[in-house]
Amino acid sequence: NFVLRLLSHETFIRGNCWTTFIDDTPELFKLYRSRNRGQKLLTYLGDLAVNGSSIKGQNGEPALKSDVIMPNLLGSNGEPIDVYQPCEKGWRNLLLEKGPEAFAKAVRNHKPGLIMDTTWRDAHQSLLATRVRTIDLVNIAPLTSHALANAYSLEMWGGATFDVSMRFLYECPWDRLRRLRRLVPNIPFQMLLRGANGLCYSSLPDNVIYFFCEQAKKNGIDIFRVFDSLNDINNLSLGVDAAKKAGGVVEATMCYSGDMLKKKKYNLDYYIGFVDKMVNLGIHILGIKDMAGVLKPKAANILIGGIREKYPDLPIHIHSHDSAGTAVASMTSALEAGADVVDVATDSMSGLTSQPSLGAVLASVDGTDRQLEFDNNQLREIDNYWSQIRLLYSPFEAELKSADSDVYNHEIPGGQLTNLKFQASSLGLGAQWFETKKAYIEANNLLGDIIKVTPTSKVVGDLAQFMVQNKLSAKDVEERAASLDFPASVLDFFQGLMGQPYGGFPEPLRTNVLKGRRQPLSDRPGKFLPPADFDAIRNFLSEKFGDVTDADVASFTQFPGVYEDYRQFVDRYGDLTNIPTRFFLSKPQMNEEMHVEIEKALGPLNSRTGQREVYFELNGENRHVIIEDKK
Ligand code: 3PY
Ligand code: ZN
Repeated sequence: NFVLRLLSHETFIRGNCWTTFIDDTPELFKLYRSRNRGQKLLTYLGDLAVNGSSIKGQNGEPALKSDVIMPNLLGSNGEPIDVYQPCEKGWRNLLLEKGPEAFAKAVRNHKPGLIMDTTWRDAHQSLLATRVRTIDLVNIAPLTSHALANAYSLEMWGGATFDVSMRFLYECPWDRLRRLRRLVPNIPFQMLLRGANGLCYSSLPDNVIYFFCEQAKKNGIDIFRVFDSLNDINNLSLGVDAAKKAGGVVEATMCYSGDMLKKKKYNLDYYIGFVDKMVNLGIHILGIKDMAGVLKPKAANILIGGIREKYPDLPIHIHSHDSAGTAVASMTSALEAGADVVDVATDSMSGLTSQPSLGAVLASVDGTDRQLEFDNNQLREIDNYWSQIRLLYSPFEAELKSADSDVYNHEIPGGQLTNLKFQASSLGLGAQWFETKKAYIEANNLLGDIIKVTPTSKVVGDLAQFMVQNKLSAKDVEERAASLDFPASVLDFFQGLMGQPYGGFPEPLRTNVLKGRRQPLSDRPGKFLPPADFDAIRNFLSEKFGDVTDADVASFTQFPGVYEDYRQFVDRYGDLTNIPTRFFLSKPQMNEEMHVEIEKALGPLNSRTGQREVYFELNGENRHVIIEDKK
């Protein structure tokens, strides 16, 4: 192998081969490494058979014990759709041809209602601890490209998916993005960006955000939903600018908190004032993010109505969660009041802490001038697939069984509600769940009634759990602030590492918490962070792991430890992305067969010789030949 690689290497053929050539050319050893893939895969499967799954958060084995049955989509002529031909129709064509401004204008001028399908991101983040793997998205992607051809977008990246895919699934999030992009060329892809926090839990250096957005756009993201967890316009504007410079559609997003009809702090004036600030940034789409599902139908009507009156040409996109069971009504009300796009999930991945169901929203606006444009039978087929996938991921279900209108009191965001509930039930602390919810309300008040969404929601949750575990009342926290050993996220918040809350930090609590520990910031945290040195990172990573792309650098700048662990896992077990999920999470039954593609059959084109290596397996042995590429 090595000799063949050496003999066919461009530099070797050209004869420029001095003594450092072998040291300078690590890729010579690559095939040797990759040939171990079969062995590595067997090591993983062996480990699984002997020790059981080590995937964090897994509770038991998948409820689905058979193969997933693939749907059969019929076109309007009643003939089966050829899913190997990507669907050509869709909103992405207009975006690619005419650019973000024209796209936004066309969205605004479109009379029927539009949807973003969140099944590939927020729905499984909210219901299944973000554990859905690339292979299960890839398998349904070509069919989705047909059935959802009229969707405004698919939310398929960002939020927690980036971190979790490396941390818990040992997959490359960029690989997911690129593969899905190839399979769905027609529908815009949308991601969730936490503003100046990128995909992390506090501010990052500015150049990290710019670099990340550039890579995300290059690899397939079209629309950036950018929000800031405190609605801090300075943080938000950084993310908006980075998405704009990358050439993406900028969906600048305001987070909705509490009850606008009752709360004094976050009232209509506050929201319209914040929209004014966002519009001044020069945005394409306005997003409104109701992360807890507390936007009541009447409030949706007043809020959208108010913005629509002031900004008739601004496209509006609404996101909510169905925790209380009111999101279908709220989304219907938003569409009636002039919203352009609402977020839904396929029925079997909808409801509770996820988004409202596509089928229910479709039925609610049926017969109105905001009717959705989908073929119901095709949607049913896609949903049949997802109902099986839900069973496949049953070990990650939070066991939420019903809607809970208590969300109007505690305001816990959907994804976090699932996590906190999951933690409480896996510890067998059912009763503690009530205490946690109560403490969450108290913690939020202590922190000054803040906007709660990642990462600020984590601050409230951490403080609430800290109070429950240490049996602290709100009064105890206030009185003993200078001596309590607060969770790091609470210190980060008070220091100002997540930005400045509306109405300021609560005093004297902030001063007492920070005293002798941290210096408070009064400006955008990114201003104080030294820029990342991408060249140094690239060198460090390539020395350690060999191949390194810009996308890898972008992963490392946000999650250095997670990225390194992920690469070490892949070194040990190989790339497991293509193992069917049932066999990734549980061992096969006796005599059961599984088929896994472990190697790309074609190597890269050698531009000088016009040849490629072709890998194959013969009698259980890996072989390869060098073939001229005649194309
Ligand atoms: C995230 O930041 O991941 C969210 O989904 C916020 O709602
Ligand atoms: Zn959400």
